[in-house]
Amino acid sequence: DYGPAPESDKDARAWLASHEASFGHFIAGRFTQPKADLDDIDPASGKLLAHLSQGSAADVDAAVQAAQAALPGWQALGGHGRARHLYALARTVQRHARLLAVLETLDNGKPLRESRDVDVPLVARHFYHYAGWAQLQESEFPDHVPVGVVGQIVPWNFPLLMLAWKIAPALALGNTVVLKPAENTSLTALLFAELAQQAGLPAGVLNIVTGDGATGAAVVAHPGIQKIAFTGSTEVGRLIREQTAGSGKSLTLELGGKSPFIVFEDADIDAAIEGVVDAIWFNQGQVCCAGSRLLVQEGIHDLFIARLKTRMQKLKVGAPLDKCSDMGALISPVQLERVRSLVEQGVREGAQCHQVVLDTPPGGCFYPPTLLTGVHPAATVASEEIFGPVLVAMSFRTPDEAVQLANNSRYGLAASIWSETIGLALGVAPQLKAGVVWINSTNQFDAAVGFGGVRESGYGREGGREGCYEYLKPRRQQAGSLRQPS
Ligand code: TXE
Repeated sequence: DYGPAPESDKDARAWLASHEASFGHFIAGRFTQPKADLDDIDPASGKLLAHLSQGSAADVDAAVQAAQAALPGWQALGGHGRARHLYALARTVQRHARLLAVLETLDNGKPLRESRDVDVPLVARHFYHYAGWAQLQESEFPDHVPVGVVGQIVPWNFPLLMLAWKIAPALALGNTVVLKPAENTSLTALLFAELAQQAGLPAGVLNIVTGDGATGAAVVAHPGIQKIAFTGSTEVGRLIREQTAGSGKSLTLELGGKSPFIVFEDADIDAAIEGVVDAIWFNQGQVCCAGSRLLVQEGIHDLFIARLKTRMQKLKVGAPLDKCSDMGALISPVQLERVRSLVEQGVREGAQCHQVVLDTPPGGCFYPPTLLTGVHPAATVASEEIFGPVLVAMSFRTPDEAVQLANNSRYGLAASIWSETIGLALGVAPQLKAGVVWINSTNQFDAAVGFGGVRESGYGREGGREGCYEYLKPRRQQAGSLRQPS
């Protein structure tokens, strides 16, 4: 009761009002006429935030034409010229950090503590990082040229951060962009585009077309786009892979996950418990690399679960703008229902369900932190991505069994190992089929490190030097030749 007051949403509401809470697309440096086809809802209250336009094939075409027109000028700037723009974008994000964080929280339902302290700082960091690569482009990648116009489709769990992951490397290396945000979280992308324009980004270099999956499909299909970068569900990723096969477009896919969180008997238990909190309850568990499968070595299993249950009870689920909230709302009633029904299925398949009792505002998509114990490795909840605040726990006896359980998944995005014996952790790490493995830590993201998956978690890397290659092609490569997935 004595915590800090909720963050004010006055400025974010004023920005929405300045657009009469109705948005067109952002094409060639201007907003198009709004059409109010889609409702953008605040998931923590169920109230309408804004109306959005559903992008048609003609809208996508207009955006592609703007991106094509901007391409020669953007490339003529050279790496150093583009770096100046990326630094300006980074500073713009920092200058408007509070407004961006509050708008993200209103639109997505994530706690302000996260949008303010994680999402927005990482966005700025990403632009600073890729400003550096723009300056190094000519010396580091002399045999490569930009891909051209890229189509980027992002999900709703980290709307602004995923935008930054996509556009920072693309723009730095001399490409122009048509980006489609998720239909339920388009507002920060639109605000960002407006701020970028004010910061001097040339018109047409970044175009935002809003809309649902049909708009995304129009981006994928457009012949003027040379590359598609997608983050979202494995199902849609598979569809896009089929649709782009043979089209000459290159493709990166960052898809789902069911990442293992492995705790050995000699782990620092306090640290591992805090790790679990971060792994599965950060962003309400709506994280592609969430540590959603807890594997605990037999000797400490019962103790660890007991400690975790106590810690869970301390999590505060509530209004996302309340600075004391650890968890906010799930993205939508659809996602809430999906999580609820998967947990019910888990219980039907024999798991014990432990939940925190909620005391949350009415009308919001709140779901309690949830722990399922006694889960059979073959149960649905042990293999399906739940994408919510639901942890499934299993036990193992030996390191070999831990590896076997961890790899018993169609996904391979991330993994986390907890042990005070570094030799054990380093021995297990390379045996895990995952794009990233953390030791005694979890959810560590840095703009300088490539992030991405294997198996059904996708292919391609975002971040660092590896991320540069996704937006370059060999100088000698024929335009239109197909890059095979790795
Ligand atoms: O994802 P979609 P949804 C997983 C998670 C979640 C499930 C469903 O398990 O429960 O997916 O979420 C656009 N062509 N992840 O339905 O549909 C869509 O408009 C082109 C994991 O929201 O994949 C949005 O912009 N684009 C994930 C984006 O794809 C299409 C993050 C993602 O939406 C399209 C999100 C189409 N045919 C969900 N259909 C992660 N890896 O972090 C939809 N889209």
